[in-house]
Amino acid sequence: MDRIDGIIQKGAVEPDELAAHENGIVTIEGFIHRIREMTGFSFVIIRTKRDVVQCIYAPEFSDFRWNENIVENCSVKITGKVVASQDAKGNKRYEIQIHNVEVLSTPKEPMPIVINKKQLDNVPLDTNLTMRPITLRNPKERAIFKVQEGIARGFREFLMQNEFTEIRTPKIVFAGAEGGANIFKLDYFGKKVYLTQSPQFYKQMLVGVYERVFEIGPVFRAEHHDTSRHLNEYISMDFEMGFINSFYDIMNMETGALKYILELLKKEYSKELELLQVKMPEITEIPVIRFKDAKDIIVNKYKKKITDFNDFEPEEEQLMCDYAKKQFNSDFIFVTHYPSKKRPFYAMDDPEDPEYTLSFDLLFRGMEITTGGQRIHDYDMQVEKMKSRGMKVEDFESYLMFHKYGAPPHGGLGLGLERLTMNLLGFKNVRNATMFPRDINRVTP
Ligand code: AMO
Repeated sequence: MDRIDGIIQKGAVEPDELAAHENGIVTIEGFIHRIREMTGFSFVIIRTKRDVVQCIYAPEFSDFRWNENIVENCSVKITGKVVASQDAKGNKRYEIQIHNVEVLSTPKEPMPIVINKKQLDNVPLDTNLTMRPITLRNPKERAIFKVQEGIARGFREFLMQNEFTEIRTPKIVFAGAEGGANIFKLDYFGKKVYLTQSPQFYKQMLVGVYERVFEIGPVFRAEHHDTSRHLNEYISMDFEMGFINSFYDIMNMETGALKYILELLKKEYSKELELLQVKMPEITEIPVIRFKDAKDIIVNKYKKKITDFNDFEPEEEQLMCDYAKKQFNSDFIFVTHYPSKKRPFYAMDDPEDPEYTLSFDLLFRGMEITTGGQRIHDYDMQVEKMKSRGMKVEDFESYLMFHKYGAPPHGGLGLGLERLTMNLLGFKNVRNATMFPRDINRVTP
């Protein structure tokens, strides 16, 4: 009888292990990314999980002979001798002199799009997205989502180190948490239910259990407009923490998480950052400004007329980021005390001025990436605010159990993963930072 012991046989080496095998014979696995025929020899670039490696085919290296079935995009196992060489900048690197090519699969037809250059040249975004399964094979495209992995990983690691519990909450829900018309309705065996706009209710409920919780998961917004910053499904990185002294605790936790993420990226994702030529922001402290004062700056310094007194227009977010950069040399700025009218029913009003809330947004390089704040924890206060907004309190009985049976002062935030990636990498469109975007025109691939 076969037995499984959980040990995976390691046959092939990884490109960053080549140095240890200088002048030795190794096998690597990957795709033939590019073949460049020269006189008397060929460069064969192999694309592995995270790298590309240069191999060289020449008849004098072995008895193996290339044939016309070995073409770009074949998946292969290559065996050969590791030799030291130099890249175009004169840095030491290792390449493989090919002794054998084992073809594992051959493409049915040539690629409809050139993916084996450093970047996708002149490919319109729409085509890039339609062809995602193959355009993602381009080293620069795939690097975007390694960086995104690093962001989510940093968020998770930092919060775990700070005694948060990871939660997974339902995506089919009984009510919307964020208000507004951008909610998807579903027919659930004859009952009307919704796709979650955020894990807001559940993360609050679970503060009553674990005190500090976080979730990285999909949320859904029925955005009816085609904009460069809105998706219909995005990844929300949420946390919620109990026993806070004020919503400043939330902003401090977020600042700590962002610092940790940036350090992790520099340490473990430098390959991708270099390939994408990312200008990394530095965070020592993040400036904080009140919403009211920000609007004054927009009027007085930037001479703009305010049309919406309760929220920021996208252009105003850009102006505030410009202000943060010029005034404080910061790529980030917290804006606090948003008007109560524009914040959801769970937001805590400022006892000193109830027209405003104890809440904040974080803006980064021209755009809101986070909303957060302190929540109402008192049952009567919460019920009253819901009633004042015309909400049917009985529909929220399960949510309000948290308030009814002793909720601590608490707060949290939601950070849009794609928006953070987009602005870190300097994209103009959030779709560039979304692996398989869902927007009003797109549900495939
Ligand atoms: P909010 O609705 O402001 O707050 O969302 C939080 C963050 O999510 C991102 N985001 C989006 N990203 C892409 N496409 C969209 N359509 C989209 N909508 C929002 C943004 C935004 O800052 N429950 C609260 C958070 C909290 O207070 O804990 C919430 O969901 O980066």
